Amino acid sequence: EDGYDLWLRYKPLASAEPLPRAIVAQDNTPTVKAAVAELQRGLSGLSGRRISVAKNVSAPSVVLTRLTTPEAGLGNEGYMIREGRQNGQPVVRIRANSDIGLLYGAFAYLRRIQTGATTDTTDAPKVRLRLLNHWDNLDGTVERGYAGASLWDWWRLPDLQDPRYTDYARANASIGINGTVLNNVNAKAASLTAPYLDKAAVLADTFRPYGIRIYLSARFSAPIELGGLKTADPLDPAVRAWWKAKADEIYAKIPDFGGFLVKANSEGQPGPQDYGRTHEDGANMLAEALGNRGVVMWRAFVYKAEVADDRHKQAYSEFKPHDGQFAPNVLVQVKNGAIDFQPREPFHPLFGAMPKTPLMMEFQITKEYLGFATHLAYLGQYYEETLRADTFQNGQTGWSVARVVEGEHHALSGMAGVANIGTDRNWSGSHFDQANWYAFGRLAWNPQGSAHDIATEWAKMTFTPDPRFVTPVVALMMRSRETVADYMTPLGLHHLMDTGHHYGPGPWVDNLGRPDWNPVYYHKADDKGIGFDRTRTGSDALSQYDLQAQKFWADPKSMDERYLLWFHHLSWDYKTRSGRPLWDELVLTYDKGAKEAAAMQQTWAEMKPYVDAERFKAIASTLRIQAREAKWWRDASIAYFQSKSGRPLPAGVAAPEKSLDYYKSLTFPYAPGHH
Ligand code: BDP
Repeated sequence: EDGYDLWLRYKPLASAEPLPRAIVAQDNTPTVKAAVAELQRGLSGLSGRRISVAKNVSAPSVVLTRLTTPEAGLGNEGYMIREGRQNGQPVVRIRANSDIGLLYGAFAYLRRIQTGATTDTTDAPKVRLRLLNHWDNLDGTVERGYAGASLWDWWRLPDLQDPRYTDYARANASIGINGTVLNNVNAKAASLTAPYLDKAAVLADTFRPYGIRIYLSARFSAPIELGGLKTADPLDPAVRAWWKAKADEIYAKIPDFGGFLVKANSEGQPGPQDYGRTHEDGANMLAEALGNRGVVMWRAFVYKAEVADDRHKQAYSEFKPHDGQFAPNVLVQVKNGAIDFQPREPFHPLFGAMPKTPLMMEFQITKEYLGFATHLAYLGQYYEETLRADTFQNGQTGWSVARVVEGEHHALSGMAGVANIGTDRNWSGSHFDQANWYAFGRLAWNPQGSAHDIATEWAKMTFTPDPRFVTPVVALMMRSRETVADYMTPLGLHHLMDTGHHYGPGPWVDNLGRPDWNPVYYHKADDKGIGFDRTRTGSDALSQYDLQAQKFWADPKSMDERYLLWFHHLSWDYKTRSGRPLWDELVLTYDKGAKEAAAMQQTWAEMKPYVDAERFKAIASTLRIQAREAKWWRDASIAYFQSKSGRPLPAGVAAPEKSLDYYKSLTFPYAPGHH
């Protein structure tokens, strides 16, 4: 049990429920074949018997049928599963309008058997584009990747077709992911050259039966770098012609190419603003080149050094005025929060502010700011918190982020997750990080889904359905992100990590070229107080939210204190809800986080009887690292903030183990994920 099989292990079930013994399918398309193969693999594993494939029902069977008269409610990807009888035999019928619906139905049926759900169900995805974003470089490294090298062996493609590519597609299809952006948003133009397109085409061929289309990150200056043009100005006819020809070239090789993801005018990447043009000038030019064949996902993650005000406000300022000006095949891809994938962020104000534009959610699955692949932090709970928040779009209640993302008024909708997988045997660098990939897929399928239910499914399939395991482990998962937020960035603090690697604490960092790269810019701690005032007396970023949404955070006295210092600068003596002064509350929250991290080891130790030795030990080891590093975060942060507050620690709280200078002196030149 090295984790390679993910949640598709199909170990024999203890339950006495008789399982079907044959699979009946009329068609033999590549996708139906994949569905049959998965059912065969799954049912034989779960029942411990050989499962046959037949043309007619003569034994208890699973019957796959593509509907001849389409069922409107199922759409192109939905399915219906019903128990019944045929030829005197019990059957499970999986029906769908399309082959891919049958494959999704097959995976859903296997999931339902393993999790003890009733067989009968009808389901269809609520979001159209459910994509992984790989931040993979052509040299095989992965930006913010903590699970080994890139899965894409660009060097040996297109000839070498690693069987792992098929397992990648199976795993993604099993959770409904239907697209993948192969290369880093910090893109190299080379990925658009003929040799790389030939390599990408092989991946597209491998993924196609599983309903997964490929997309590429496009470097905006590619017409200069590859085409020899003098400009990449989106209004220049030669530039437009170059992209059109490039799109045609791509479609000749990859007929179902999904489209382009673009990071423009952000962190040094080229973009339309280099030519005095706007985001929509750039996005619409690419959209025209693709035509109705594909989409442009234009990222809203933009911030400039020259804007000294508040980085929180920049995406909104640049995009909101252009609502309604993007071409119909453009989505604006917005990170969950306005800063950058912090352990906790309020939802991005753009989600309530661009009703005329399809907004694609961008979550980070790879844990750049939550302890890489070492610390256990279940992100399903994080995603759910963001998706359930009410944006009050158009001043109306009930416009949760989930509903905005589902995009009911738009033809397009999407959710992207920055992938956490690589060549590690267990894919994600640690076993529990598999759950974050899983939860992302399930929530992209249904953004209103429950993180708790999803964790339960995952735990049952990945380990065991035994409730003595599932109940405590799911509880641990559900709490884990809060624990990390407590020991890294309590009470709404954010961006406190050290330079470059983003792993350990660096609240003291004040020496970077731009103010908004420095932790001190975000916490603003001095001898009087701490926090970022984003109300009217400060940067007023709060005003980017609808008036009703502002009420969640406007008053420190009534708000959820987990966001307190995100929006308010308060004195160390400010009295928190507990009655304690802010300084004490801050220290106690750090302390609580570190203690909880240590306690996770105990919970896990009690799980030993239910887990194979290999995974038990691997997880015990990462939890040990986490406990040690949670203490490091706690100690370093308390030492630093105490140097500002000058206050004594609350009674009974242990002093940091080492001096502030010691924590400041630590360096990590070979930390993974940063290139
Ligand atoms: C930040 C990462 C950086 C990415 C950037 C982005 O530190 O590596 O390139 O986001 O999303 O979180 O473009």
